[in-house]
Amino acid sequence: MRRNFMLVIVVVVSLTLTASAGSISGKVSGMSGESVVYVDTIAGKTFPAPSEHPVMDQKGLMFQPHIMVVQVGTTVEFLNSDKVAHNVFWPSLMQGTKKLPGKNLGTWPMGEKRPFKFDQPGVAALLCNVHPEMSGYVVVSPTPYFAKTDKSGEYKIENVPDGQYTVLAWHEGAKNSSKSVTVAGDTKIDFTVSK
Ligand SMILES: [Cu+2]
Repeated sequence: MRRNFMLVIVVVVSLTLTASAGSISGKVSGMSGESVVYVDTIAGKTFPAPSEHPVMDQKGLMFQPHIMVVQVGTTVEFLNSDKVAHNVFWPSLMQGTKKLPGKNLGTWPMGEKRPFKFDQPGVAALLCNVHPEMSGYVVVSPTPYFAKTDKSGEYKIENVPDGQYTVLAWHEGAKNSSKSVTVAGDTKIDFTVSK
């Protein structure tokens, strides 16, 4: 009897979990290469700062990865793996077409890293004032619901609670593309981006 009761509880809990969280997946097309897709600010919701510190490397005279996406509140470690000195700066933090102040982290030699905490959402277009050809991006998502697409534009954001959201697609050199969507279980959203 007790055993059956437990079984019922397990089934009910499993069904509840399945019903309340799904995923957002789809494809970003219009321009080739990687894009970032994320759920925009959710009114009345904040998320604790992640404890992981992802590394943005400067290696082979390139920012690696070229595009990084993090949740707001994340500290990114900027590493120099090259024998030459590199600088890291971004002229502004872009929130759509709105410009917030940027930052110059300075110039440092091989093997050193400097942390920076991104406490506002937006996009930092990274540059190095020693090597003008270097560029990279940190896309700061206001929510933990984000993904980078693969090179063909496919993406999947896991563990998204059911709800009504604005979902954005960002692509280097393109205007943001946004959609208002109702997420219920596994939901498909495709985007087209253009300059
Ligand atoms: Cu450099």
